Amino acid sequence: MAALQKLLVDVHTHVYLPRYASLLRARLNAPRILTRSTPSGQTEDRLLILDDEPSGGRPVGAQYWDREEKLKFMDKHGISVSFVSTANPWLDFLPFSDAQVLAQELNADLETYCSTSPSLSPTLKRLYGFGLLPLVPGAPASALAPAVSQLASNHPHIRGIILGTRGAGAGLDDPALEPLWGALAETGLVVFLHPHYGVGAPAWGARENGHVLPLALGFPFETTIAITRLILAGVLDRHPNLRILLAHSGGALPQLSSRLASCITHDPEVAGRLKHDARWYLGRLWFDAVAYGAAELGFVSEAVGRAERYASVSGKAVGEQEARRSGSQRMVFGTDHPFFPPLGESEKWQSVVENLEAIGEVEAWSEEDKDGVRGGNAMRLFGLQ
Ligand code: 5CU
Repeated sequence: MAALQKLLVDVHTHVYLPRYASLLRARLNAPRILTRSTPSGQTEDRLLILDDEPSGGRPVGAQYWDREEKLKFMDKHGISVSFVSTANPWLDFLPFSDAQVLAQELNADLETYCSTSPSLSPTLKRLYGFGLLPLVPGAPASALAPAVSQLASNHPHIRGIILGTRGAGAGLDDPALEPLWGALAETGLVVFLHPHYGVGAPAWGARENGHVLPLALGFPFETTIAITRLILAGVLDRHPNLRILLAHSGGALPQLSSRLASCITHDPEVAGRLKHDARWYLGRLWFDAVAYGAAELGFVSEAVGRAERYASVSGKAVGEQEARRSGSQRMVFGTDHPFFPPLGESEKWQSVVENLEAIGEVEAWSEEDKDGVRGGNAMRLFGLQ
């Protein structure tokens, strides 16, 4: 048990499985993989997935689809176990009938990818996964709960699902998704909520800033809006067993949760709709530690650790240190591999080193808390202990 507490576990790491990469290669519009000639007469693959991606896209290669590359990356960074998810934009661009077939095929592929990965012990593999649901615009609500049950019952190495923010076209607060949340809560699959669309190009102005604004701000704001709408719709009240993991440390939700609570209190339409103060829901969620800074991790853990104070009955006040320590138990290490590769030659990826250093530097966390964030919390969350 003590040894398992020390494992480094990556919960935010992506793949385009070969079947998915083939689909992207066959497409003429984004999302797509295109092959082009280089000035030196070679060919290279480029990935185009974001709406405002420069027309040439960005380099893409084996690290996106080859399992050996994932394992090499894990070995290089001392990562014992990874929970691998299909990268955005998942199946969002497909009609429901195609998405339904492909979700089943890709979940089967992912189960094989994980179940045939090396073992760390007789009961522990190096790779586990987040599966896909055919939750695309126009998806009939009646198909979703059966898809969850099918996924949960036939794929022992798939421990959750990755979910974008659009739902069946009307967002995650769509009342039609109620059976989906019920099914997810019942199976215990962890819902990894991940952005893709940002908040729209007009927010970024005319100056060319590459991918910086959509990725640094658009992605986390998209997650912030999606989870806030879900909370406001009462989904967490009706499904207390739902387990949601937020990408990029929950975006701006921890920072804005008191403002959100105040806005609710002052709005006659909304006040009284929720069972608890908005801040309480932070303590029901999980947060990846993909924030690149110790101050941010400490802050998120403190906001999470104070959540209980806002329970509708008998809320208990806690101090900063105590809050940061208890809140850390809801935080889990991630890398975002294969995104954010180093620009030049480097032994380890800067993005990974920064996230690990950040965990090590949160002053309020004990060594035990840090080990929890590095791996122990994820092992618990996914039922591997
Ligand atoms: O760099 C990017 O575009 C991305 C992306 O698309 N998805 C992700 O998870 N991280 C970075």
